[in-house]
Amino acid sequence: MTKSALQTERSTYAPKVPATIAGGTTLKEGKATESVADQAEIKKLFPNTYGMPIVTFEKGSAAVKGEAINVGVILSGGQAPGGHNVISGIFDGIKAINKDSKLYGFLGGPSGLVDHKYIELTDKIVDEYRNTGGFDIIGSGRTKLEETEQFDKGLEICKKLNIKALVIIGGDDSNTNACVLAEYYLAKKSGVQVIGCPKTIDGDLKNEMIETSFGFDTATKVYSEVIGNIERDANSAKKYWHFIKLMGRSASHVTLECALQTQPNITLIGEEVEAKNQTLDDIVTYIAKVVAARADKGLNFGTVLVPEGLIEFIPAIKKLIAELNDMLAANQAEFDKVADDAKIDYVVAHLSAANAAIFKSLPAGVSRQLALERDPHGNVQVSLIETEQLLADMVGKKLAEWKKEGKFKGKFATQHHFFGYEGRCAAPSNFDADYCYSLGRVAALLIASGKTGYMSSVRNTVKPASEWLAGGIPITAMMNMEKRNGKMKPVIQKALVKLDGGPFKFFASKRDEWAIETAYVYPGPIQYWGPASVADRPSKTLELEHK
Ligand code: FBP
Repeated sequence: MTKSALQTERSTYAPKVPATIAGGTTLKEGKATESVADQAEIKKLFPNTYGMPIVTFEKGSAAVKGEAINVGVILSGGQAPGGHNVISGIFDGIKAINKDSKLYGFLGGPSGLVDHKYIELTDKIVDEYRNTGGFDIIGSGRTKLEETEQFDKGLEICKKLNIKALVIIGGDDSNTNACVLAEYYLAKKSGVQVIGCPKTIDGDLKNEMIETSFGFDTATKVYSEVIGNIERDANSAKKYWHFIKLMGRSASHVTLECALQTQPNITLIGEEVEAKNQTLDDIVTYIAKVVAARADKGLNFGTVLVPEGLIEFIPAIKKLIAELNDMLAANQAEFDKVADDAKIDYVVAHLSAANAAIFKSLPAGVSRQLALERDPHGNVQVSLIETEQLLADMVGKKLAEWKKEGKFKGKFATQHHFFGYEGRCAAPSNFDADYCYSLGRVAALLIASGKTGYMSSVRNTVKPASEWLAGGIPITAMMNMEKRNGKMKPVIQKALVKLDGGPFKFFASKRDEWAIETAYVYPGPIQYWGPASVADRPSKTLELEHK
């Protein structure tokens, strides 16, 4: 494989780890935990893994040594920079415990476990992938692990390969399933442990003990670099409004972080749209007003950041999606038999009058996405909905009306962009390279300590890596009951943007100024070497959350 100059140099980078796990380490157990909500139901569903204590690794006199352990690793869901470093951390971690330990990688995501598709990850393979982006070392997939037959098939291969523990690297849905699997294997006294690792560029798998999901840092730095470049182009050419949609299926963390880094003219935050009960027209009017105000100052250009999940936060559309979910779940068998070209009519006929009217008022592409094209977890595939185009068109129409009424005198020409896949496999920033490798090392220590149903946790991440805190959090502690596909299910609570949190409050205090002034910031590309203030800088979100 031909490597770029950066890849070659970067492969020698030794990720930094918390001082407490760098040498001798010892495990300390904290207090018993409770789930974040719905305690009685979660306890009933997870009798074996509920209430376990938070554990931390503290500096000890000796390194952890023990019998050889065979571990299986699975990458689940969307790519996120740093996945390869989690794997190299697990690999080095179990080899440090006993050099005869083995790491098996299940291929193509959770389906690899069920279909018994795997490879043994050797020194040679792992070394090829250290500090690289992507999930191509073993591939990823979105198969849900939730049926007992799948769990039993998984157990079969674990027994055959003498696997003592599985590490599932995934987002909230995949870690929820990791917890269900841990509970099942424990109830069966199978001897197979399950550990989760928090992954997703979306940044919505976080809580008091999991400060951030990996990949968020790198992805937002990549998007911010490009947004900065676009801003500089806009400010040079002075003729376009750029509408930029950013990934993040549900929460608007990615968009908020990019706004904090680049100070665009307009940033929409889905969670605020919902809290203020805004309609699509309210959003369009807000954008049009800023465009008109800048035009009054002779500034016929600007940048608008749009979170991918926006559409789902507009209250009227959220209600529509909720009814669609229940209706489709209740009529699934019948719906599957309806011919493709009759499906939209079927949906309209089965919705309440109010929601049918909203559904029919949406552009055809959007209504089709909402009703028909879901991912295996039942989520609307928001990355396929062209909200940036939709908004730009609607703003254009409104401004044309205002022009006739004499309320708008400027020019409005647009460009559209969608940044998502561009950032998901970038070479991990120093933050993600260090954080991910540490998560992997911690996962190995949790396994050696006999833990199951835990998520690997690395905290205190706004400090230098040597001061980071390492430990494990029971996954049941992060759970609550939510409606999924028409049924109440135990799931890890999704972390949405908090409107009373530091990052949003800072943004809200500045946005009026950023709207009218041209206050752009140009972050430039990720730096892998150089002063720590540039190369090791964590996200603005983390800094403001921990201020
Ligand atoms: P995960 O939650 O699995 O990490 O994936 C996040 C994400 O990148 C979203 O931001 C985006 O909506 C979605 O994946 C796109 O999915 P796909 O890769 O299947 O197109």
